[in-house]
Amino acid sequence: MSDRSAFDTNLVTVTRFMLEEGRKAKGTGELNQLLSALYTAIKAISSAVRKAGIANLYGLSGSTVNVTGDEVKKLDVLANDVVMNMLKSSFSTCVLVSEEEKDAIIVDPDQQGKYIVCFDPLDGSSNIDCLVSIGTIFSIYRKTTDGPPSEKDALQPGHNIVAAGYALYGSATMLVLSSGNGVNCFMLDPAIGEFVLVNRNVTMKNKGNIYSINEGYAKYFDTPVAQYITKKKYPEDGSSPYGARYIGSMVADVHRTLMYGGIFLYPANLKSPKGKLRLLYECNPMAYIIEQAGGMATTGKQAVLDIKPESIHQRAPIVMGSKDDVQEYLDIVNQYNCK
Ligand code: AMP
Ligand code: P6P
Repeated sequence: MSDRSAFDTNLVTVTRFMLEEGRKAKGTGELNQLLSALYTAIKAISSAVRKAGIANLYGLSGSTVNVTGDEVKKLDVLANDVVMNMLKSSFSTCVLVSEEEKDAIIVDPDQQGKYIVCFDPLDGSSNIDCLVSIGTIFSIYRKTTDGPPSEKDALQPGHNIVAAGYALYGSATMLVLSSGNGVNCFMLDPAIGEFVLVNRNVTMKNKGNIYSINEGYAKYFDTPVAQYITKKKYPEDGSSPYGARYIGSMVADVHRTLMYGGIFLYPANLKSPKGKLRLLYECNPMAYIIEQAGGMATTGKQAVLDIKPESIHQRAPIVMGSKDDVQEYLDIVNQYNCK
């Protein structure tokens, strides 16, 4: 008798999972309609990322740079286009903010729905050509104003997020998603083209043993950051030093932090006085996921999710991860500020 257990006849796909969540919330299904369009876009990007070398999708797409001054690579352009097109045609969105678009995109009136989506279509793109993991990051808000949609509708603090998450294009394609009731991870099964639940209700360790920061900028670190990193390397309480891991692709570094615990830091420094990472489509969605999993995300001065955005591409410092690790960093910041 063949081992039938290898074939799951009752698999929990992300569509099935979120339908259940939607029923609990007594929703009309519009949010799930939006998410379904996003799943399709992510599957298309995953396919393109994996075929990139063969399909000549690597390399710079000419001399164009995006609004943040980064060279735009072909996969970036493709990813942005497919997310934009899938969301616009889902009849569930009205304002779209992308790292690749200078201004917010207002969806045609005959296609409008009630949601705003801020996304980085392909984060970590500087790593594309060396096959380091990259990802798509997104956060979804409800339009809260009356009248026609505008860019201002996207300037909501992260604690207004209705749902957020990321796709990681690594050794496999993983979708990590929360709609307010914890964090769940879904692996793409290419055989059936479905995201299947593999980690239910992910909860972070209160304390880890890995720190993640670009130490190449050490000369630019402020004193609290420098003191914190030194403490991780040369602990004075007899504990073991922390391991150092830095991939330089936010989705990969944050996913490792979520799964293994520890701390990820991209603080403000002399080179990037406001930090480097973008608030609306990098910091907020990642902070939301980390906090939904029981972790903490701070700028060093306030919770990331409390920031009231002033512009769609603004940057924010971010330190996030296991609650006790982030609190230890904050204690050093507060001691320093009290001097
Ligand atoms: P909808 O009518 O589908 O736009 O949903 C209305 C509200 O119900 C949403 O803005 C959410 O706050 C909640 N909701 C709908 N679907 C879900 C879901 N899958 N998970 C969690 N909350 C949901
Ligand atoms: P640095 C990639 O370009 C990115 O936007 C994030 O994915 C990543 O965390 C960060 O920048 C890396 O920046 O300055 O360390 O190279």
